[in-house]
Amino acid sequence: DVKVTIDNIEVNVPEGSTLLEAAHIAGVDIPTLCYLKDVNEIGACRMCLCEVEGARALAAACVFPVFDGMVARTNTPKIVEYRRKNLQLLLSDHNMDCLGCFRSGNCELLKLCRRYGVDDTEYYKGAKNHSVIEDSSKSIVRDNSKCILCRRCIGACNNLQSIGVIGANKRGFDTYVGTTFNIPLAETSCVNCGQCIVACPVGALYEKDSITQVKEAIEDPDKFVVVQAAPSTRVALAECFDQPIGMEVEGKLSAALHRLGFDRVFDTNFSADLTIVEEANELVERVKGGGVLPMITSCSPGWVKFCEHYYPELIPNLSTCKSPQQMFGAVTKSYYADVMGIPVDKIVSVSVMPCTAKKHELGRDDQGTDGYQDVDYSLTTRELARMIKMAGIEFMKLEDEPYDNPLGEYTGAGVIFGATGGVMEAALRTAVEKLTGEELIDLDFVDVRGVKGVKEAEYDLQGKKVKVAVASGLANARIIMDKVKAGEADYTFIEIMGCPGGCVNGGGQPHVDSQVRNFIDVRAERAKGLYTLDKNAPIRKAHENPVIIKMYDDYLGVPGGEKAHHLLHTSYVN
Ligand code: HC0
Ligand code: SF4
Repeated sequence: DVKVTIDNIEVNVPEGSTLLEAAHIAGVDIPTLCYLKDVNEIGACRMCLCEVEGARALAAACVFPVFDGMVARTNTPKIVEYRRKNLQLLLSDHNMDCLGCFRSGNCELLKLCRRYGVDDTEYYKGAKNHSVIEDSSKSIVRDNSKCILCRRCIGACNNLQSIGVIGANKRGFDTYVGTTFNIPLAETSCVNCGQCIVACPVGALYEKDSITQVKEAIEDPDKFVVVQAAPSTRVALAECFDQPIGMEVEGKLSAALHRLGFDRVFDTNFSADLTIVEEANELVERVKGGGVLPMITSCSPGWVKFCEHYYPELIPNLSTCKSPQQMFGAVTKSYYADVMGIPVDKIVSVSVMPCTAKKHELGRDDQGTDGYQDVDYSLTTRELARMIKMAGIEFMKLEDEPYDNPLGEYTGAGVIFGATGGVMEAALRTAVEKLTGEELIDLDFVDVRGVKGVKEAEYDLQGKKVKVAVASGLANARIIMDKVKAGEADYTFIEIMGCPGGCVNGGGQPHVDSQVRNFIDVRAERAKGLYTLDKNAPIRKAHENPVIIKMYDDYLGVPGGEKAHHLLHTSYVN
């Protein structure tokens, strides 16, 4: 440890800390804008400038390493004046239409303006940058009139995802963030992950909103609107209602969806179980029949698109299973329509997802069944929160409600899908039983849990070694895929999720202010709730889900059979 003094407060902090981290330990909040831990550490915006005794210039706290005996001041009149100027300059080229802005409730720029009493938008009258709204993508909208050039989105795309389709174009006052040569985002290798959106401190990036279409469907008496909620939405939605990060609100989520007028409220956890039954079967078939290995999960559409762009030769390794979102839609418009006697064209299938890539997945050529889209609209967790607020529902006062029958029934295996390693663990619980023919007693595969970007584990199944790998975030996926491509990996099964930490940290999840995100691991906080739900679930193996067993008996036949293939599988051919 080293001893430092910050604003007259003496603290011991770990060696190698930055001044920003040290101040946090001392209970001093230094403002930041461009800094996002592990995403963007460029010290560019100058909001965090502080005085350090003996230093020749003001120090950018976010990147300035502390030293023993350091004395720093974070809030002198001179520094405050700099920060005010900085904010005034930002506002001079900012579209201050807060009323029409998605982020007016949680904008980091507005928050800093309030903190420093910057309340006039016209300090420096003059030219404003021209900007157009870029909305070519199915998932992402960019409005550069709101952009403050902090480059957090660029850092997310480059550093977390190793994609780098966005960058700073032009120089000086004309600088703007966009794609190379201004190619429409939809035509680039953008995978729609939305990590740029959750990195953005202001309203320059947001999802393509489907609220209007969903409301119209709900209000149309001729439509039967079915909604599914993804595993990780239940551990994040409450954050939009000022609750702690990771609070689990499964029952309130169901209640809110009922109140909004959906005809049936179901659970993607159910179809996550279904995915496991099909995927474990596919794995066992590949292992026994000499199929393409390693098999790689295909339920994260950001990852699938990444694979198509960067590792097309490994597409045969992808599981042919559709994602749980899509399987859910396929089952709704076949089995469920049958059971209920509802004509398929009356059904509108909606999903609530922690994901922006799901908006793209649902319209892909390789999805859909018999001319119908499996899922018609996908809302992000954030969009659902907006709908709940618009409807005047006091979310935290809702009594818990169960999900509807029969597609609301799930096991512990389905719910952990939302965290990195969850699909692997769920699949192992089923595949190991299938491969060994013996009942699995210890269901906790702890080696594949946790937020580490790349995880490996090896299991001994009756003398046969099975090696698996798990990666989340596409920069980490690249590490594993390069190994596979080079023939240096002997994995049997790989799970890849497009977002770091898995869906809990998806691009459709509630924004977390950088002042929070820089100091706690949001991924781990949200994942906890999912593992608790798993631990407390009466059934924890997907293939023991009673509704799924009945559905195979009554309708689907056997896993991997003809009907299951027709409805639940696809081929990823780009
Ligand atoms: Fe996920 Fe999913 S777990 S991608 O991570 O597999 O989005 O939460 O709904 O489809 O189940 C997201 C989350 C899902 C799907 C499931 C998978
Ligand atoms: Fe990059 Fe993902 Fe944003 Fe596309 S959605 S620009 S891939 S961070």
